[in-house]
Amino acid sequence: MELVDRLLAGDRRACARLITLVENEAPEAKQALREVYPYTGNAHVIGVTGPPGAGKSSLVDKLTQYYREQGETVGVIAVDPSSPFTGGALLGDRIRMQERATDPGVFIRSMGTRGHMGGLALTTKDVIKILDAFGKDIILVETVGTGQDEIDIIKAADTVLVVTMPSLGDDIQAIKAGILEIGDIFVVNKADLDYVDKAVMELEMMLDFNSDKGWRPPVVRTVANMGVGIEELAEAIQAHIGYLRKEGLFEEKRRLKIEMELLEVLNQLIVKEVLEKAKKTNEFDNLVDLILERETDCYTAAEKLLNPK
Ligand SMILES: Nc1nc2c(ncn2[C@@H]2O[C@H](COP(=O)(O)OP(=O)(O)OP(=O)(O)O)[C@@H](O)[C@H]2O)c(=O)[nH]1
Ligand SMILES: [Mg+2]
Repeated sequence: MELVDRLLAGDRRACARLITLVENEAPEAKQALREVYPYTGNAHVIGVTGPPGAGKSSLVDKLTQYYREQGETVGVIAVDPSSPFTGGALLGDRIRMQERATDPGVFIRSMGTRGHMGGLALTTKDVIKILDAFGKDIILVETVGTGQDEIDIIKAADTVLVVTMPSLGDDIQAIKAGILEIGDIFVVNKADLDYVDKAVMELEMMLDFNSDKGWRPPVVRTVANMGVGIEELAEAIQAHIGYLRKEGLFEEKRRLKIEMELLEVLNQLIVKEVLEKAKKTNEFDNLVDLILERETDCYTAAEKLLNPK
């Protein structure tokens, strides 16, 4: 595909076009992804998640700056829950992004969460692949840490940063409930505010309680808008990757991710195929009626859809 050739040659517009094709689930997208795939697997994917307003975008911006200074190229994917369209980012994000976007070593894309038939997680993973093949060394993926979709996205990362801030008592509870297990590094941002020590201590205690042997997630303090603590954070990220590689966990983790993704794609294909067949005959609606009437049940009906007579 010409677009893929241009992507591999470093053409930004081709990159943007390909991402749009993937987002719109255009017919050419699958072929493009097939051709792109052999060129993926080189980027270090870093997921950044946490409650709204914790400072994720500010951190992503400062990390981007840091990596650029180290001579690395950076891709940024901001999964924006506030808008069905791209570009729904907050004004502050926009301004920050525009500043970075003039740097040819940086590619930034924001994605809306609605309108992805195949699921947002799969779409995001495909966008990651395109940036990876485009040659970005580091790919930062920002999501608000709520909902299964977002947890699935974050699982695509090699290293997961969970960002929180002081005096968010409830959110620390929320972290406990959901994302404690997926965090490789915890960031207490807004360390310029009161109650930082308390927030850090609470997190440390929770992590001590939860962590098994192996990698104990460190807690890093940052003041993202001032760029404080960014180097320490980058060091923690480096240490995490070093740990994964040393223990042979890197390949193992990637294998698990591929397994999961293959299952997701298979799931999607099967559902699509079955529904397409059933639509032709009204079978789906008929079965829903029968289930409603208690004449059959979901399991029996699903079997019927899978094995139509
Ligand atoms: N005091 C203080 N403010 C900060 C710090 N980091 C970010 N902010 C401010 O907090 C606000 C939210 O920051 P963002 O980086 O947009 O947070 P976010 O987590 O990306 O927010 P969403 O994407 O809306 O969930 C902005 O006004 C930032 O300027 C910090 O370390 N200290
Ligand atoms: Mg943000």
